[in-house]
Amino acid sequence: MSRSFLGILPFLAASLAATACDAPSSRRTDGAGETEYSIVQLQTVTDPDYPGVGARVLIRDAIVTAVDTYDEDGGGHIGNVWIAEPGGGAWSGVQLFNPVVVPSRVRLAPGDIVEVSGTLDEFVLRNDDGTPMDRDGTETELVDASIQKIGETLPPAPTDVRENDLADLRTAEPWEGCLVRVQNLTLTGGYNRYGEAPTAGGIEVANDLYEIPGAGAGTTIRSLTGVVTYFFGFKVMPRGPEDVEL
Ligand SMILES: [Ca+2]
Ligand SMILES: [Ca+2]
Repeated sequence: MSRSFLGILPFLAASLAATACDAPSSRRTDGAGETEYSIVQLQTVTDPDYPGVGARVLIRDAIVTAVDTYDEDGGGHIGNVWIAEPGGGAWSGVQLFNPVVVPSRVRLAPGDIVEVSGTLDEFVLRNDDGTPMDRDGTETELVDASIQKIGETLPPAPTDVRENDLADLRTAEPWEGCLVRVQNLTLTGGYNRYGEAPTAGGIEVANDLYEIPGAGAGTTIRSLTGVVTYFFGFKVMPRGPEDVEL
């Protein structure tokens, strides 16, 4: 059963304050060998508490920002989930790759409060010799993950970022996995065979979660909300028609 929003609010606030202000001196490690982290710690490789690829991690009281229920190419490409820290901001979001939802009858939606466990991974396609095909970036994600709904709150608000910031690896990385809003985009083409439509400013709008009808060269988008992903460049993935203002 879900806890009520009001019931969990003080707990969430306390948790958020602890995340923002304190480096935990001793972390809880559960019986499965998972240690609790904030999403920020998982996304920041320079953080002294970054646990490293392969670590089993536990995230408590995160908020669901997006759920992939859209099979864009008929290939069964659904099931990924994105979560964020309640306060949002840079480094606060992460992708869960095809997590197991517990219990399985739960249909997750933005605003769900969840507890997640999984294995930290930095995904990149590799050549036969093991070298990365893309040396510029990876997609931080949790694999072999499970996600349990423990309550509900308001759907999270996006953070405003500039298209320029997402076009540059150094300034885009903090937003990977986060829910953002970008204003005044112009497409320079429609969706390609990978489901990516390029913008004049050097990013892409991807159709993983929703496809903008009629998108093509010259389409102007006044406001685009979506989660940021990385795969040979940064992309914004709107979640539905309400995320796109033409
Ligand atoms: Ca990352
Ligand atoms: Ca999809």
